Amino acid sequence: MEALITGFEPFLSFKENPSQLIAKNLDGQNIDGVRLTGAVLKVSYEDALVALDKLLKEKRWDIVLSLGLNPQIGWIAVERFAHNIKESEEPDERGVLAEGEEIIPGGETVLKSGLPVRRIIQSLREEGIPSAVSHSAGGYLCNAVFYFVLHRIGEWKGVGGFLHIPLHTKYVARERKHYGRGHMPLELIERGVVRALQITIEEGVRQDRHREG
Ligand code: PCA
Repeated sequence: MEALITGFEPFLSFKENPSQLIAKNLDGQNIDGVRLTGAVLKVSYEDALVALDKLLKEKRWDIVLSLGLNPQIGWIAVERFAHNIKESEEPDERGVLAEGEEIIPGGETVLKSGLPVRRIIQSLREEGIPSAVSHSAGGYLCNAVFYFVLHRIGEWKGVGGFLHIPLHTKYVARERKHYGRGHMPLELIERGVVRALQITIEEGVRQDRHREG
């Protein structure tokens, strides 16, 4: 089995993006027999979706787990829904301001994550990793990537999902200006991401057995 893990480059005032660091760390690793490929996307609607399109044409990934930073949270948010809209008060890294355009013209308004959302949250909490569901990934790049993956991965019945992650503690310590925000040690965020992957793999295996039996 093959899994693609995507992260994003730094954007706006955030000089490091933990999603980039984790996608890079996980690249080439093997988890429970699943080979991981990490890819880092630009925070640009055009560049990110072109790069993603290429990656999705390369392989029929069994799992695509995308990661992005949400500097407002201090936990791992398991996104439940992706929306077919680009709408943000912030321009992307090319200066493009999205004002309500559809990601896939005429595509479904809402698509649902393929991850076992509740199992992941429960399991992370049991391991002392704060986690909660989120019903919107916003209208910026994270939602665009999440929607694009779900739209495409249905073609070959792969599993797509998205985790929003907080700033990492060492970055906050270095920068000294985000003390009011939530944060988590990078290692703990990464452990949570790996755990989410493991549960997704387990769930897939369980469903296959169920189908066979
Ligand atoms: N977070 C942004 C885009 C890139 C990232 O890491 C978002 O939540 O849309």
